[in-house]
Amino acid sequence: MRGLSALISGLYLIAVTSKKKSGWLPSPLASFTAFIYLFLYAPIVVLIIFSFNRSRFASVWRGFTWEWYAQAWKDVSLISSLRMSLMVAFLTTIVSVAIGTAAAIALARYRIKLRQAAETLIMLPVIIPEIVIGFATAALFGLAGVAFGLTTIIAAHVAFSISYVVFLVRARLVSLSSSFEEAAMDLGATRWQTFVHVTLPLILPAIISAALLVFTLSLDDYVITSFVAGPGATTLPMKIYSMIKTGVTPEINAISSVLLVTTILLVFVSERLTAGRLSRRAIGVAAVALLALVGFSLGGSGRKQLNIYIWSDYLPEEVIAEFEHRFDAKVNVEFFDSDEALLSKLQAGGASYDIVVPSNSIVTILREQGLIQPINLNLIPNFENLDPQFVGLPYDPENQYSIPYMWGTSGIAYRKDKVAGPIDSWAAMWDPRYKDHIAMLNDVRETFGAALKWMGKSLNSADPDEIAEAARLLMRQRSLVLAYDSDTFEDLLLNGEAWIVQGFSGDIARVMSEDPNIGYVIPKEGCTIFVDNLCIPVNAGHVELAHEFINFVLEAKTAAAIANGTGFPSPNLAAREFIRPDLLANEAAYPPKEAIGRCEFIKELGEAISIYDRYWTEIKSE
Ligand code: N2P
Repeated sequence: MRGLSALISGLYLIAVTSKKKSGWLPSPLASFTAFIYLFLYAPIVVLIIFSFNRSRFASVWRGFTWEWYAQAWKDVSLISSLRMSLMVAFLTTIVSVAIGTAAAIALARYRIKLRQAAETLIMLPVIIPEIVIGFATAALFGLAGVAFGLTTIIAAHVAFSISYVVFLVRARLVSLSSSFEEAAMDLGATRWQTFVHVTLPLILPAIISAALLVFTLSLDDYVITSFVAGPGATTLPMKIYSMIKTGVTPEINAISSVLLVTTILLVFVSERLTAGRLSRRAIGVAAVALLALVGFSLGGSGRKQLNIYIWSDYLPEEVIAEFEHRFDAKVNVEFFDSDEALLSKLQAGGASYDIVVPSNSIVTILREQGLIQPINLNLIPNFENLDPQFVGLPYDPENQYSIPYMWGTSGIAYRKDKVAGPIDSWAAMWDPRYKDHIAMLNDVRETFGAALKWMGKSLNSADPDEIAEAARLLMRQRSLVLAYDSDTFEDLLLNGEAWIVQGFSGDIARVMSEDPNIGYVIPKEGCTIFVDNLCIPVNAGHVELAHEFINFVLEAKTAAAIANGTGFPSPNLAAREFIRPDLLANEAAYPPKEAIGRCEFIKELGEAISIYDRYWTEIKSE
């Protein structure tokens, strides 16, 4: 995103700095130029065109529609991320323009020690890789104990934006003789009067241009933001990225087109302003538009906030909307794709979530490490809706820290039209005939679990020899694997890229209703069974609302809506009568007792996990 803004800004800089020439370019040069422009802009044009495509799939054109724009506008979480981006961009612009302008004046007009070093240092952020800035800033905030959120995003954006302001404003100052300022002072003006009445009007076009550029860069930034954002502070590019993880929809094309057109417009206005080619009326219109945007970015804030960190595709939008409506709250959702990711996020401490959804195996660790807090069951009357089979499980016998959310198995899903015969064993996932069409979960315990089960061992083995043997199997399988993926394996299966995948049962049950060619099996050697849980982290900011949310999830109708929307079975007995009959009949989601008997819970392994981790790193870096 920042690359695109920089490209557009670069083209604009070339445009404003090159002298106008009359006459056409000679024709070979003209065709070459046209080709370059085509190369640069064809992807953008395609993106915009397909945002109006009636079809959900980018490959076929099925006629014109505004529907995806309307849908994006109705998407509450998308719009609130847009608001967040605008707010960040405004505040970043104000702060960095103030600091950058002061720095530019100091560099251009004052004698300062170590000028060369100061100039170089202030420009460095432009060339330092974004990923390094992002990581370093996050590490610094972590060290200082600053909680990640709006403030840290703005601070990081200001840090990379100041250089651009200094660059533009200083260039303008250098091109202006200081004799105007000297004359004003000779005539008795103070330094401040000179700045306000002489310097500022002269450099104003550069300041406005810098402001628009910073606004655009901040609006578009993804990489740095992703390092320093916290719950409740999801910007639009981050939201788009998380949406892409679950498949590209025309809604994403639509919102990306809006972001793109806004960026181009801002750069265009900036160019016209700098060149003094904007009428008073146009400036007025631009100012009103800006105020409207400020108003829009402030709208919607002020409600109670609930920050949730959960597996992807695990909480349907309509359930969120219902909770927001009934409790007059705003729900912010962030996704993870493995228990390890959740654990390290909570251990890092920067983020403050109100609800997290760990699997059974991680609840014990979170509890022992003091990362989650006791839940007050008196505030959860709907607790009684739970199936007694799921109450008081060994990892939390009194349900003091965790409330069962959904459960499932991690077995084998496959395309009946691509694989030979019905699948019933992990052996199929090592079958060379399926090379490049096999997907495994991106998860150390799940992949090793599959290998260990195939070997006829427990997936909780702590025996170094067994683990080594499983690692050898996984290493052998490496060249057959298309992807290690815990987020979008069901899409890979749907679109035919993968023929056989290790996947979570509910995600598969969900897509089975879309495509009858998809099958799911708990292999004869057995696989993982899991219960995921609602927990409240120890540093949650909205504990009361978190309890209200848990109680809401345990309402029979809510639990059923979650089961129907995600495909996963619910541990809520009262919900059963509201669950779709076709789902209840689907053995992928609701396996027979005998198949469940072959499954094993992942347990915490203590020291032995480091052996797994070492091999896993090797396998992944192959
Ligand atoms: C939902 C993932 C289920 C989580 N997409 C497995 N513990």
